[in-house]
Amino acid sequence: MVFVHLYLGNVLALLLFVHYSNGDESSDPGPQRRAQGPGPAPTLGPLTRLEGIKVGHERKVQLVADRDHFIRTLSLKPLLFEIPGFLSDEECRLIIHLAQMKGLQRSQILPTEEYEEAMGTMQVSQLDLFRLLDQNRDGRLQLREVLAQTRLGNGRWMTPENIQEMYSAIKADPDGDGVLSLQEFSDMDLRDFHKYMRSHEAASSELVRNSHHTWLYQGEGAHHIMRAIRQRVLRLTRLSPEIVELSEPLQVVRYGEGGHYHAHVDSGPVYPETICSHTKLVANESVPFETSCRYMTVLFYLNNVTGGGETVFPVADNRTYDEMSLIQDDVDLRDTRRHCDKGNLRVKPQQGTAVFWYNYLPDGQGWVGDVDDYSLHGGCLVTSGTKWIANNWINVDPSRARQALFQQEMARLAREGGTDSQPEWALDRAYRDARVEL
Ligand SMILES: *[C@@H]1O[C@H](CO)[C@@H](O)[C@H](O)[C@H]1NC(C)=O
Ligand SMILES: *[C@@H]1O[C@H](CO)[C@@H](O)[C@H](O)[C@H]1NC(C)=O
Ligand SMILES: *[C@@H]1O[C@H](CO)[C@@H](O)[C@H](O)[C@H]1NC(C)=O
Ligand SMILES: [Ca+2]
Ligand SMILES: [Ca+2]
Repeated sequence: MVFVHLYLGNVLALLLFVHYSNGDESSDPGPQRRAQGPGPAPTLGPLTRLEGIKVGHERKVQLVADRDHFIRTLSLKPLLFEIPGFLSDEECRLIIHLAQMKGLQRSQILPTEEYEEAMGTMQVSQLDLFRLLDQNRDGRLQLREVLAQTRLGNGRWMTPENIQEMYSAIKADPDGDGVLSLQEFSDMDLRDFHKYMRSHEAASSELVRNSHHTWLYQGEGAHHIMRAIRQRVLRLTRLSPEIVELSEPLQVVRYGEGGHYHAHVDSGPVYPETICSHTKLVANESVPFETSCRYMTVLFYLNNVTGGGETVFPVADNRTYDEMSLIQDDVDLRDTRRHCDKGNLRVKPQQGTAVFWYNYLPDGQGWVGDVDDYSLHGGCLVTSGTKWIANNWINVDPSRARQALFQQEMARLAREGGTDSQPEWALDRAYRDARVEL
C-alpha cells in the first residue's frame, strides 16, 4: 500500500513536472543531434567533492596568477561555500554588458493549456488524487498539503490566502474551516478548479519566478574573459575539464525591484523514467521525462543590491529535513517574498562573490546519489534597486555510463568539426573581439 502511494506520487510529480518544466526551461540550450550508435562504454573516475570540514572553515586557493582567494564553508547540509572576489569588478560589468547586448527574456510564462491537457489525460481518479495529496493520511486535506503540490499552481505560486480564495470561489469548502474533508473533495468538480485558475491572470509577482535571464556561451572561441571564468570554475571545482566544458552556458539573471525566486532545488528528481537534458543526445529516446542534472551550482553576484535580494537556504544545516515542517498552514518557509527572515541561512549579495554548492549527495562510489533536499534555496524579494547574478551549472548525469557515452560522443563530434551544431550560440561568438567600454 505504501509502495502504491509512493508510486502514484511519483507519477503525479512526473506528469506535472514535465509540463511545468516545458514552459519554464524551454530556453535551455542543449545538444540537438542524435547519437550515431554507442561505441564501447568507457568508465569515468570518481567525481571530486570538496570537503567542508566545518562551518566557518577557510582555505586558501590559487585560482588566478596575481592573487589568493579564500574559500569559506557556509554549511555542510548542503555542502555550501563562499568565495569573495571570485570575479573582478570589470568581469562583473562585462557579463552584465554582454547579457544586455544579447537581450534578456522573461524567466517564466504560464503554460496554461498544456497543463490542462496533462491534467485531463491523467489516469488518476479523484479518490486516488485525494489519497496522494493527503500526506499525513488523516482523511482530510489541510492547506499545507495542497501548498506542498506547487505544480498544481501551474507556475503560479500558491499562498494559503490564494487557496482559501479559490475554495470560496468554487465553493469547495462549504463549512469554511480551510480543510477539505473527503466528502467536500468528492463533491468538488475539478473542472471548476481549472476554470478558476484559467480565469485569474497571474501578475509576475505571483509567479514562482519573477526575473529576466539570458545565456552566454563560454566554449571555444568565446570572449576571452568568458573563457577565463570557465577555467577558474574548473580550477575551483577540480572536476575534469570534459565535465566543465560540456556543461550549460552561463545563465545571467536580472531581478528588478519586486523580483524574487521562491525556494526550489536546481536539479530534477532522479527516477528511472528520467533523462538529463545535457546527455539526451546519447539517451534512449523512448524515456518520457527530461530534467536538468546539475551536480553543482556556482552562483556569482554581479552587483551590490540596494535592498533585499539575499539568497536563502531555508533548511541549511537543519538537524532534520521534513517537507511538511517546511510548509505550515500559515507560514511557508519556501516563500521568498514573505518569509526569508525565517530561513536558516541567508547570503547577502556582494559584487564579485561566488557561492557554490552540491545539489546531489554522493552515492558512495564516487558518483552522484540522490538530490540533496537541504540544497533548497531561493532568491529573496528585491526591495530596492536591481539584482544581477549569473549561474554556472556543472552538469553530470547520475548514470555514470551515460555521462561517459556523452563525453565520448561530444569528443567525436568535435574531432569531426561539428562545432556548428549549436547555432544559437553563434551570436555570442560574435562578441569574441568585442571592445566594450566599461
Ligand atoms: C529503450 O527503452 C525502452 C523502453 O524503456 C526499452 O524497451 C529499450 O530496450 C531501450 N533501448 C535501449 C537501447 O536501451
Ligand atoms: C560592494 O559592497 C562591498 C561591501 O559592502 C564593498 O566593499 C564594495 O566596494 C562594493 N562594490 C561596489 C562596486 O560598489
Ligand atoms: C529542522 O529541525 C528541527 C529539529 O530536528 C525539526 O523539528 C524541524 O522540523 C526541521 N525543519 C524542517 C523544515 O524540516
Ligand atoms: Ca491530511
Ligand atoms: Ca471543510
